[in-house]
Amino acid sequence: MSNASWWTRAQAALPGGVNSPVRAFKSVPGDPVFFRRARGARFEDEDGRDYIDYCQSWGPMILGHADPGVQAAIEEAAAEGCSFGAPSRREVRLAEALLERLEVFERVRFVSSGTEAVMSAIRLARGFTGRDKIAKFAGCYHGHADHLLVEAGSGLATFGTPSSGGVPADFSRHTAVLPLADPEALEAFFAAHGDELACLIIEPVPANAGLLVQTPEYLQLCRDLTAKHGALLIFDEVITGFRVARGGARELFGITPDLATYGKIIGGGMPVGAYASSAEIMKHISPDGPVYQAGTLSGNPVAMAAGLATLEKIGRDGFYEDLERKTAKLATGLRAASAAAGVTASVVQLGSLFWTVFQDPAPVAVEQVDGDMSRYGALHRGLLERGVYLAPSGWEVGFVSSAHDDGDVEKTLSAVAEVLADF
Ligand code: KE4
Repeated sequence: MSNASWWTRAQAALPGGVNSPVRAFKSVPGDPVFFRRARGARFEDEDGRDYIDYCQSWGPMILGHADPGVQAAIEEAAAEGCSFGAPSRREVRLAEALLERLEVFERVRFVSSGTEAVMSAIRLARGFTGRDKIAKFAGCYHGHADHLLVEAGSGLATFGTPSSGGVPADFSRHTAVLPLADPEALEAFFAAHGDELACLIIEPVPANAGLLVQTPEYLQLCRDLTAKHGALLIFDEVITGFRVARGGARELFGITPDLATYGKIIGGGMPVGAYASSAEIMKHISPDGPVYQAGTLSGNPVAMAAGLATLEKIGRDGFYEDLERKTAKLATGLRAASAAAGVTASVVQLGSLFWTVFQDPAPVAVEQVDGDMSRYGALHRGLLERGVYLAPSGWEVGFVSSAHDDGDVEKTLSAVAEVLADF
């Protein structure tokens, strides 16, 4: 069956035809593409067309699709049973592997998604501090828990209002929304509310409203203010964990949060989330402490096996250096192509993350992002027609995997030059 036929059937069975909204191509031209197999940097759609993939399942596939080592680990674990609902060796081994690489944490709890990890970490912060209020940043996305689907109220640095239907106003009145890259607003907010705050949560490299790179000084200010007021600092590393460095953003910036959340890469493409902290904080989590959290498939042995195989391979010497060399080559080429075409654009790159935005200078806060994503849409469409797949939204970032080679980058750049020539 063709893409079009699957799309027709999907819309008759799934809300919006998808299981996650961003897949629906709502902010780029055309209809979603259905994929039937993937390997390495590429995947193939139901019409038999092949694409170089820079969405990489939104981040988990840092080794590329269907990495032989990860696949073998999944097959071996699955042959022994897919889910026990009881302790098994692989969840202990993955926990030990994470804690060894993260260095500063003493306990980790697995769940089945980034949303669950963040939801649990915030409940733990509230239970540990005995405080109700939390603060997040405009433009940062932390999954779809009710109290995080919040937009700024009358203005930024105020307690929020729901950004989604179905979320009672009461659920968001404890959530403040702050502007990124605004130290004065952060200081003023903490002066007024710091002692009421259970936690401040940030994506240390915000990557859900473009790649809004913050300065190390700003992250350090988050650390200093939360420590001063007895609030916990949560780094949401669902994207950055094991992506921007072996130890994630914590290692990259040398700033240690009280809690951190992980997902994507640590599951190697299988459903895994996690939150990590000190033994002192984590002893408040059930069954040791009063903060409840649970999950039927938490620590699933097949998912743990995929995570273990992934962590083993990305821990090898030179892994990140080569990944970042290829990403830098892509980013440099994208900048050159837009300059050659006389198109105003910025290409933000950090590690193996990149973001093409048709603005200069690049935004560092969501309020600075031009909501007109039509040029991104044209780039997405043009590249799709040339066998290159970008995330189907200009608000999302691109991911390079170790499976992308120099030939893939060169093919991508020549396709980009052709598309931008028509801008
Ligand atoms: P999941 O529940 O989707 O596993 O993780 C939620 C989440 C939490 N924190 C951060 C920083 C995240 O980026 C995410 C999820 N990321 C999006 C893409 N930007 C997932 C894609 C989707 O929603 O389909």
